[in-house]
Amino acid sequence: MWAELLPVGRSSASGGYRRYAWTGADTDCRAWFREQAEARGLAHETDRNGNQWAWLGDPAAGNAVVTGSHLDSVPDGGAFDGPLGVVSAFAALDELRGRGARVTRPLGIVNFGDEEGARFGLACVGSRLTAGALTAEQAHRLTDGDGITLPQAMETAGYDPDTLGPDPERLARIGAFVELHVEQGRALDLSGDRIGIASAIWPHGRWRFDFRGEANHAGTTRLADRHDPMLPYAETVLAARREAELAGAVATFGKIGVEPNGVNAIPSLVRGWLDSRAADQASLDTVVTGIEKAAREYAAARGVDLDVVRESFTPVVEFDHALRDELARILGTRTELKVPVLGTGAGHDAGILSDRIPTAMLFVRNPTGVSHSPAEYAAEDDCVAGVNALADVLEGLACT
Ligand code: HGY
Ligand code: MN
Ligand code: MN
Repeated sequence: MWAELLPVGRSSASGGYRRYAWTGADTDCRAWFREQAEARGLAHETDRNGNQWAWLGDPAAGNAVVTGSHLDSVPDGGAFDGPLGVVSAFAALDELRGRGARVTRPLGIVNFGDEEGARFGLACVGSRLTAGALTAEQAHRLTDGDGITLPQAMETAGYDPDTLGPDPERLARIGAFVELHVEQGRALDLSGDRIGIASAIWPHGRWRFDFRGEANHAGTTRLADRHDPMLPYAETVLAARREAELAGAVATFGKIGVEPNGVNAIPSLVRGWLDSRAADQASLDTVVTGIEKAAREYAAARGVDLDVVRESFTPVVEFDHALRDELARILGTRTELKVPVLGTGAGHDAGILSDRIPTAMLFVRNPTGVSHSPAEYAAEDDCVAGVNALADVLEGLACT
């Protein structure tokens, strides 16, 4: 399974993945998912928001146990972020069947669409729509860097955008969602454990900073006459690092757009995207407020205008305590592994759904902690331990 998925959407130049929502690579990932489902005799469906489901048993019976993750990637992302959870879900089902386990609750495997928000800028679009955390109207307004709207992209990929919307009936049938994911940090590497259970997700968001200056000639415009938006942008990037350090948080300007983006032209517009996260809401507010205040001062000092727009936000997630503790109990009786409980700064579909249904996460050790990079890696024996732990959890939750 892993080897079949590996080449899909991979850049030969960087070795990273470019599996963006509603592109050809996404279509190929979806075809792979459907093949895996049908090869196992599972009922495959794509829901109104483009999420894919594979069912063992009839979900209409309710109280389903669902596992899975996402297959889309960030630009030049790694092979594990998302796909490890989906491949492990199918492999855990194979393991359950190998054990002769009797599955007595509907068991679902899901591929949530557009988790990374790499193309349209908003994370977890498929799960947010399903949970009602994003309206169809808001989704229809999402536009990519080429000016293509989400509805246009969906239609090009052969999907009807007019079906987008909340799916409470579907969520009402799910009793528990468990997402397995490669850890995107070094906690398990540092503790020497293969598997971990998630406790919480830090509050986090994305803000767009538009610095508008005056286009002009790079060679003939006196420094004193310039309104160069690149300067306050650069000063703001440094301010972001300073504010994050002061608050024990993180802040990243990882994406930038420059117009007209000419070597010999002072820009008219510099557009920078801030990703910031902190262990609690107060710290996050302090960081973002501090960065925005500094940005406004820098822009004013350079005769540059500034607009700041919050494009995506996810409040702190405390995973369902009962389900978290049930995973710990099951794993505690079924495996010789020590399984720590740990928080994360990375967002996930399980976080988006957590205020609608009980959700939990299993993390698989990432020996370097590197993620959102072609260098992302997890050792095979840790991945196998993840599959077995997921099979243990599914057996404990869905089998008698
Ligand atoms: O950005 C995140 O935390 C996740 O990878 N979407
Ligand atoms: Mn990711
Ligand atoms: Mn992910």
